[in-house]
Amino acid sequence: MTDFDVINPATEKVVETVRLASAEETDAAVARAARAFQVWRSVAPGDRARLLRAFAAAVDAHAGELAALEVANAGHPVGQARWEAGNVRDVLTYYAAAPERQFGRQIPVPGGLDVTFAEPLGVVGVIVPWNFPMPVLAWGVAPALAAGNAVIVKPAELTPLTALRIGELALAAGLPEGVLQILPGAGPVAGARLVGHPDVRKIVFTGSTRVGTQIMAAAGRQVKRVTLELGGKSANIVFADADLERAAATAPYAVFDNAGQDCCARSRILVERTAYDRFMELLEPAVQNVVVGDPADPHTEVGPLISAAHRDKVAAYVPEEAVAFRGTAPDGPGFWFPPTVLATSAYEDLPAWHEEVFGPVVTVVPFDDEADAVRIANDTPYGLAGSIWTRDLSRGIRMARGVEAGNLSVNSHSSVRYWTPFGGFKQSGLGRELGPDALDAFTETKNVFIATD
Ligand code: TXE
Repeated sequence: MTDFDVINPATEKVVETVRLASAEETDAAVARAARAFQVWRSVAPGDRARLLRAFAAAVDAHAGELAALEVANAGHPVGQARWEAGNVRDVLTYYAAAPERQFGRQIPVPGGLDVTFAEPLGVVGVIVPWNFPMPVLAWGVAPALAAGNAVIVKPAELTPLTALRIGELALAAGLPEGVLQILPGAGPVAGARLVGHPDVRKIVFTGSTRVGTQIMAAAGRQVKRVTLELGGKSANIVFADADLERAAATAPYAVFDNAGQDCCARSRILVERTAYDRFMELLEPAVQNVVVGDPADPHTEVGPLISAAHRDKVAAYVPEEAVAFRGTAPDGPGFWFPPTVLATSAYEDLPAWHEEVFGPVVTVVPFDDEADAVRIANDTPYGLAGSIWTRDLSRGIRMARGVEAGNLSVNSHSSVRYWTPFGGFKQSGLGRELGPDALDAFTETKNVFIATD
């Protein structure tokens, strides 16, 4: 067991010291969860639903406190952090409707009755990253609990505080002991132990593609179920016939929100060549107007990066000669980085063009026609999200069908609604979270035949 100092990324001060679980403590949590599962699976559907609604209400009642914790722990602007706490409430409420609607099927067979059951899996491990600690936790926990599973959440080392508080709120709302456990721990210790433990039946992982591939390989040895939400390199495709003012005004937020630490960040902007110069003219003031600063100030739009190490990693992606223009950011203390726009004819030589920077850095390139835009957009191992801006809706639909990504938006940058499916193509992930799809990911179909003849 080790202690871990949780740092406020806007001040560099220690917020709290948290104990990280050892492999043995992880095993003990799994044993507790396995016992709790036997209790939880036999709770009547209506009671499970009621407890999830009570849990949602407790989160709602403490939304301000949770948001303040996230401001201090992750440096999220307070307005955004309030939205995130609201998202936890909404996702819990949405899935609270599920237990009473978990229908099986009756399939006609000769000589008997054939029925299916949607059985819970057992113990589910939810491994959460630091970029959206609250929503990502809820997207795994809510459908897993609704389907009757017991859950162990391993928050990211850097951001365990809201998860710990949400775990307390679940208990206070009446969830039986052990049904939802929060286990702060190091990825290679507690995380890897959850993945390797034979009594953990499923892993939901959001994080880097590097760790995601390790988890998938390790889970494969036990045929363990996985849902993976990994990296992205999403394209924001702007055609000359689009509302260029709107496209340029919104483009900064599609990549700089959460300081670019967003798997859906549109970190590649593709602009039709005939509109390129005009778009850049409009983009420059929009980028300079992004308010980067104290996350506790309600006017702030973008906070700091999560850590000094991450800031150094982001900085290494920015060659000075490729910078077209920048926004502003405070000086230290705090892990600040200004919104940065790269533009160069040699863009294919930029690591920032190919790799997920996970910081406020975007590259803008021109394209010639629809086919060229699809080719450039798909020239990446990732496939999470993307946006298409055009007034020609037929073209919008053709493009949305042509881009290989799980979440596309036309004349919008919105990727996430808790009642629609979310997830990636290619190396951006496996399976879908949110919406009706997520429930299937936490149940196993059982077929039962009863002879009547
Ligand atoms: O992620 P990790 P990191 C990307 C982004 C970022 C990079 C690195 O590009 O710069 O990944 O971030 C746990 N077994 N994304 O290093 O390591 C870890 O403790 C089991 C994109 O923080 O993947 C944490 O809880 N678990 C992404 C979680 O995995 C392990 C969000 C994620 O950490 C483990 C975050 C192991 N061996 C980063 N090693 C997105 N999709 O939004 C680590 N973990």
